[in-house]
Amino acid sequence: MKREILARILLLALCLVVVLIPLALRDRSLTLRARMPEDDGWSPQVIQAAAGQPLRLRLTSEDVTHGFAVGQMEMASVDVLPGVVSEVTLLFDEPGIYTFFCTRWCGLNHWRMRGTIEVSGGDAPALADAPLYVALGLDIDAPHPVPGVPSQIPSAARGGQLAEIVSLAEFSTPEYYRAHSPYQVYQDLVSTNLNAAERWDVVSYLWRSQTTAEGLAEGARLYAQNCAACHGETGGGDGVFADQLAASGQSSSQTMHGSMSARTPADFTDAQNMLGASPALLQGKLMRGGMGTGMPMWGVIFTEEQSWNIIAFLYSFQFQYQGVTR
Ligand code: HEC
Ligand SMILES: [Cu+2]
Repeated sequence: MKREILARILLLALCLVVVLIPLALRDRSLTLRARMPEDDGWSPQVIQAAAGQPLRLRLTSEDVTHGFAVGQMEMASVDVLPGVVSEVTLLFDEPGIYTFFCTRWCGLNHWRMRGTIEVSGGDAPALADAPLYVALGLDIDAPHPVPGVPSQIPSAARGGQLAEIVSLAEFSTPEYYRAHSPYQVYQDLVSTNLNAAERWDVVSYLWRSQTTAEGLAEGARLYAQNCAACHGETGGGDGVFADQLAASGQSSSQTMHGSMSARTPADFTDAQNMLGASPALLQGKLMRGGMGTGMPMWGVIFTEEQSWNIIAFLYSFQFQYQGVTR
């Protein structure tokens, strides 16, 4: 008799285990559907997860091919194909708010295709430092044209030769670089008694010295992936979406405080604009976005280091870096 009861209990326990284990496992996997941003983008748009616990996602698209990646995290992007389910497992070490985003150019509003993963856990998330432009009190929305531009493209290699004969110590710190526009540095260099063309070459050299070949390569890669569609492959502000962006601005410019021209992607080959912008200003714009212009906000996607690499790359549309390695 006793044995029979024991057997029944065991059987019941076994059944429970057989039923509950798959249920428990299934609970942790979540289906994330992708659609064009016009048709609501991701669903769900907010995902809950816990630090230290794997989050299994089943990704699928209901229209075109999209891509999936999480900002500020080392991960390869995952293709999200129509009618196919791709699985990805994420593990968050730290609690906090993460942004996931589409990595395939699926249309003009592609960059709006973002969602949030709220990762709970023991400690409160560390607050990210405010971007440098805030500490410097910069108005990043003010126009910043320079009164004069170099007569030839400044060369870092020529600047490097001059660096051997003049003292540049005070101009060579990362703090000084980030807080000054190339034009301000060009003016500060008057103290070296170099002529105008030479001073521009030195500026080019100083800018190149604040990055590395690897930093520029990462900047170029992130630019091609995320910026070229609007700002153009070669920085001219003429990417494939530039016209559409202007057209969409026409209908909404009456209601937005931004003017039509503010909807045109910035032209990084325009010396008058670029040489008047400090790295902190450009990084601020990148991290915060245009707020009402077509310029997206990237602070949730790039790490600080990535943002400085992109900014260093943007200046390469102004300066001649050939012949400089490191
Ligand atoms: C959807 C189109 C679009 C994409 C994608 C885009 N931008 Fe922009 N960007 C704009 C527009 C429009 C402006 C001009 C309006 C403004 O400054 O807010 C702008 C302005 C900027 C400025 C300000 C320049 C200045 O002199 O003030 C910077 C810097 C910039 N973009 C960097 C980037 C970088 C880096 C990326 C890629 C990570 C990027 N943008 C992606 C549309 C875009
Ligand atoms: Cu997409």
